[in-house]
Amino acid sequence: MIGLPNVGKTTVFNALVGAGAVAANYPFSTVETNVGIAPMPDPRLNKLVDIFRSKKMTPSTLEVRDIAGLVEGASKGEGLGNQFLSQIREVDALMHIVRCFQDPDVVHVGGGVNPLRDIETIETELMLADLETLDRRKQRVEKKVKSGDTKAAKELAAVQKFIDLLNKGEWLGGQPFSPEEHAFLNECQLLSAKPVLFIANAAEGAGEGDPLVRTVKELAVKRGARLVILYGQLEAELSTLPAEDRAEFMKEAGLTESGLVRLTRAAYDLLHLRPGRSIPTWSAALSERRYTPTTI
Ligand SMILES: Nc1nc2c(ncn2[C@@H]2O[C@H](COP(=O)(O)OP(=O)(O)OP(=O)(O)O)[C@@H](O)[C@H]2O)c(=O)[nH]1
Ligand SMILES: [Mg+2]
Repeated sequence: MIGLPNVGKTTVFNALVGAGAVAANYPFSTVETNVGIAPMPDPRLNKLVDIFRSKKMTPSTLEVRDIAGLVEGASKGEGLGNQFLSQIREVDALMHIVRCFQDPDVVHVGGGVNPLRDIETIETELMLADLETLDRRKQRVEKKVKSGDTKAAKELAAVQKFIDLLNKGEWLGGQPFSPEEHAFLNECQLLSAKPVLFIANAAEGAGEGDPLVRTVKELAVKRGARLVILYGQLEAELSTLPAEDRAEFMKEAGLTESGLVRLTRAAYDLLHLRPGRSIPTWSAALSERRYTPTTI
């Protein structure tokens, strides 16, 4: 989970994995990365358990990492800096949490709610980090080219193409690269080539028509990326309720399913894994959430 400080990453993380990590109204409340396991609710499992009278049910899981907020200059060590960029390198996909809720009591490090500016700030840092990685790679490949390595010439062209795109401010994920370029891209392990899921942390009741959410939606569509709209505060409250009160609470809030279910499902799709298609029951899977405070 990446995003600016104070946008609700830990709030959503806690609800997802059943953690009690510090989510607080000040920037950089998360310093050490929180790691947790979120269950993937799947109604087919419940049926199988019934049929086979299984004593234990183990749903698929998703490891989620909630990292410190990134700020402008992170790639040069600003804020909590570079160490977090290297942690992002290890993950399979990015969940980019974007603040779309207005709340004068919750400080916004950018001075006001502006989803597109916020996304650009975060992505710029990731792209700057990638440019450094690519510059180092380019130097190595150039040496290989000089020594007469013919494959290296193609790689050099690809690396130069990635550099040019990044210099134009273009995100690499979702670009129409050739299979060969894709292979080179994979070798580079770039941050801006990772699959992205945008999460709009929105005001209760806001949908795709909400002006703030709509700007994120338009960007996601342009990129061919997915967007999940959820209400962080509400999900946090919902996830701490006893199972018997949850349905009532959701009905009152006008929700048919938890945003967290849509989130895990979208994350699974993003990773080309295969969760159940029909609406799963989040409540049934809540007991599978696990969280161990970890420092990485
Ligand atoms: N009104 C409102 N407040 C929210 C929502 N989600 C989170 N908050 C509040 O925003 C503040 C920051 O939330 P965190 O979850 O700590 O944010 P974070 O992105 O993890 O922040 P850092 O760890 O500092 O990067 C807390 O006071 C939350 O209660 C929301 O959907 N609506
Ligand atoms: Mg946090």
